Amino acid sequence: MPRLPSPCARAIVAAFSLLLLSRLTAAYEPPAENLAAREWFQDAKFGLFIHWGVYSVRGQGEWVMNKEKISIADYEPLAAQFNPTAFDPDEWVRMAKDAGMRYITITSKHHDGFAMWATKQTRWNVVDATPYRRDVLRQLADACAREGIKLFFYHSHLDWYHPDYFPRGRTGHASGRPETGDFNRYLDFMDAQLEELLTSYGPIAGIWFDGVWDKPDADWRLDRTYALIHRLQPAALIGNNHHLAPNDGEDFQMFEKDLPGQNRSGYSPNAKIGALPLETCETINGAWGYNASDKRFKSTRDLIHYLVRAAGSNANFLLNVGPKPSGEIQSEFRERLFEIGAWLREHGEAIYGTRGGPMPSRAWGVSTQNDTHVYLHILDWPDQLLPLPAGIRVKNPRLFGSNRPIEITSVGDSVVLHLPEPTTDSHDRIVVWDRN
Ligand code: FHN
Repeated sequence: MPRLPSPCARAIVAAFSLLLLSRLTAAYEPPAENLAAREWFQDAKFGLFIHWGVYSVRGQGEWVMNKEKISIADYEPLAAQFNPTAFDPDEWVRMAKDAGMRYITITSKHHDGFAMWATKQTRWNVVDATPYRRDVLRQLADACAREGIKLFFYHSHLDWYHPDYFPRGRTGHASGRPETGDFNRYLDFMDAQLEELLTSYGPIAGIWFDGVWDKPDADWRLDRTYALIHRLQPAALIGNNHHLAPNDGEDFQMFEKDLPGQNRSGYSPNAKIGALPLETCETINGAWGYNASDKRFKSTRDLIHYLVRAAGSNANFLLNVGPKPSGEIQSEFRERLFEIGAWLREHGEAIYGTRGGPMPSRAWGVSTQNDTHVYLHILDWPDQLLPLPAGIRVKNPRLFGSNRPIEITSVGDSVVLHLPEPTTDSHDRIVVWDRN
């Protein structure tokens, strides 16, 4: 007869199981290196978003496969035309640096499932399926490491190509896949791809997920995927563009085409601002992936204003370019990035390393602050007298740059600033004052 374990052994097994269970279900507690990475992220303020893949061959944006109802059989030949011989990763990274950007977030895989690196999980990738045959992410990761720019990967949960992305969600119904598939097998595939990205490309600053909104009720096994990423690279920051309040395991919260708290885009009806670092992303024209006919370019002034308003809302700004299939970045994008960089070289003190300031954002401007100074960014105010909201205290105010003192009058609990005449060439009149 088998001997029953002693009460003592049973107690040890029970205690061990409880410990294991509590480990498995415990809320995520970011380690010190992750918290430090969050601080770095918040200080960095400005990043370059890159949407690039075989869709750029069509020049109609990254949704072309779904919008034009292209089947996989008809979409695959695009890869044969993707040969970006003009791709110069060092030049891209220098362009981002000159624009004052501190990090790059590039699409490792967008919704069309195409991998921009030498993945072993599918031949639907830039090395196996294109005449280019070179690993784009490897080249960019190496260039970023050389230039001291951090690299994030945008990774789509949604997949219009993989057979196991089933049941289908809201999109991808014209791809011609059989109506079968094992969703957990798809998630295993995705985890295996993420493992490659987090083990073969050096330190990765974070993973920027997108697409769970395609199947909002599915079990995406986010806990498991997030735990994998945090185990492989504890400092890598996880963000998810699910347009909702953050989930456990996420390290920053993102907003698309909206400042935190806004819902002009219609993407953010439920995106309550949480306690995590914030980021907002926006396009220069109306497209993420290369769109040859979209000429609705935002002005440099508009983009600087968005950067400043984001900083005033305590958020980073991730500004997008969609490179051409050749690897070139169109001149309209380059010009604007160059001009933003020139502006940041002069005014960066009032942006980098700051957090949202004491004055709540107004239509006419916002405030930022660091440990020593408050910066009032006056973006759209035609007059010379500017009344501040009640309760805002100013100490030794002066015009940023010239240090010219700014006269003030107190009216009750409010302060009125006496500004110099606005000049037509200034994007942002900044008044700085001391915090202490
Ligand atoms: O569908 C994507 C879109 O193509 C693009 O990647 C943007 C970037 O924020 N996010 C999704 C839409 O929410």
